[in-house]
Amino acid sequence: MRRRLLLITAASLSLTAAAVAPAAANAATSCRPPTVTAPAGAVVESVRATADAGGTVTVPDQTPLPTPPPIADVPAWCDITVVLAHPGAADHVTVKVSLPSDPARWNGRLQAVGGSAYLAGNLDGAELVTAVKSGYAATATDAGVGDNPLDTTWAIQPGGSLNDGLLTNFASRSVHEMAVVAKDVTRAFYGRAANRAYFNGCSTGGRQGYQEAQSWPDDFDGILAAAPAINWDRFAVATLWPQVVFHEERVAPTACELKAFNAAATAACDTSDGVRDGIIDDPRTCSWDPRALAGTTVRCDGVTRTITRAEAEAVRRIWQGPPSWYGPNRGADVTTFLAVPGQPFFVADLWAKYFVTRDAAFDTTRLTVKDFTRLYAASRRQFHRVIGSDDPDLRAFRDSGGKLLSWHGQYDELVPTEGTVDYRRRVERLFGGGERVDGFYRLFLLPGVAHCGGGPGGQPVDPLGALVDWVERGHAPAALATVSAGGVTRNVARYPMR
Ligand SMILES: [Ca+2]
Repeated sequence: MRRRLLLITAASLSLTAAAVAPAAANAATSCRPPTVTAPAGAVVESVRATADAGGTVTVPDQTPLPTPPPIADVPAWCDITVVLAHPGAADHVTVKVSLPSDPARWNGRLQAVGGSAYLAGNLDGAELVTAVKSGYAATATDAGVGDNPLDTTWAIQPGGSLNDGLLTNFASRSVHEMAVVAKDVTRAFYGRAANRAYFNGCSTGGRQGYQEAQSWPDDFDGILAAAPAINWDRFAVATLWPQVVFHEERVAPTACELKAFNAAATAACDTSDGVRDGIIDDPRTCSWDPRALAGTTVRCDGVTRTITRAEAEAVRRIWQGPPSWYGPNRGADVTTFLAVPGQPFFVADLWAKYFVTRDAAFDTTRLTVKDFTRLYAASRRQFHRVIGSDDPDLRAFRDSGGKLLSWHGQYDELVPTEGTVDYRRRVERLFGGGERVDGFYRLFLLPGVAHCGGGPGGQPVDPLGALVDWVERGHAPAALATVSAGGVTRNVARYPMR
């Protein structure tokens, strides 16, 4: 018989809220631990209930993630926290479900939120609270790998072998189990099932969304997957490529110098889309050669410098990307994470150390092309099936009526948009053309938008709302509404943007 710990944690604030909220007298919404059925292959270790009075909510410090501002006007809600385990895996996976206490404040939908970097989902961040404020029952899972997006020590077991159970959780299992548990908890809490279930994620969260469509096509009616870190086994090594180039070309260009290349590319290609706005709408059409800048001067920090041939060649090779994979687009600002000499992108660095080589001392700043090629092949060989998240067979997802709305910024500095386009093309080949794919999967490449947002281009206004419209009213989005920081609004046509 399963052993369950039934704990009720009720803060004094929540007791007060219960006392002054007789409207919540509906027994179905008392904040108590429900009976939770374990997903197949898992056991339930504990179920806990915690009431929160809502109001203005300050989420805990999220270092190293930016701490979001307080969220105002949040209705009272109940957190049901379920801990799962998988026999033999020695894991403890937390699934948190946050439910508006007043059934009248619930919009009848479930929204699961995804993670970032090596965080499977943010249990204590703004995502769940924001979803509750919007009326959703909301859920997230930590996949049993903890709450630090920069911590991958979980990948290696004592003795040095890979922790397959936790990697499986992170790659695919835990989002599915979150969907199963959250639907169960929501049904128990309100006395009726959610009308629709949605997934909402970017980067790692985007990958999770694609993985769900591929592996668990019935979990969600709608999946919003932005800047998807799919092709993970390749992308996570390919983002080390700038370090290889800097090492081989023996250059260490500053951010100011690198930005000069973007400025020159923009000057050359800006108007190819018909509008001089400082943005190259479709960088794939821009073939400006960075070697044109060799021998010219730039002024950085008050000093005039001449761009060398080696520096120009390095930028050319970074944009071109490594053998067998893609680089960032012209215009993407690579100076923060991707192309900082001697400071490899942390996701890639951790991937090489803790997963591919399982050698925490592995140095990713001194790789030759040969070393890189070996590392890339080893990653692909070991992990493509586990976390490639690139199976184009979405037939079961289509047949279940699912909709996948995906957007990817053309100025994404971390996850190359060409990897997403590569996937989309493979899906089109399987289904026999883009029009057939558009019936259930639409991709929007947003001009001038950086990784998961930011950049000079128009930011998506309400992509989740567009997805809900598609799922519930059949309004397939032909374009995605965006607005720039300067207030310029624009509807961006879906892929292939014509
Ligand atoms: Ca333009």
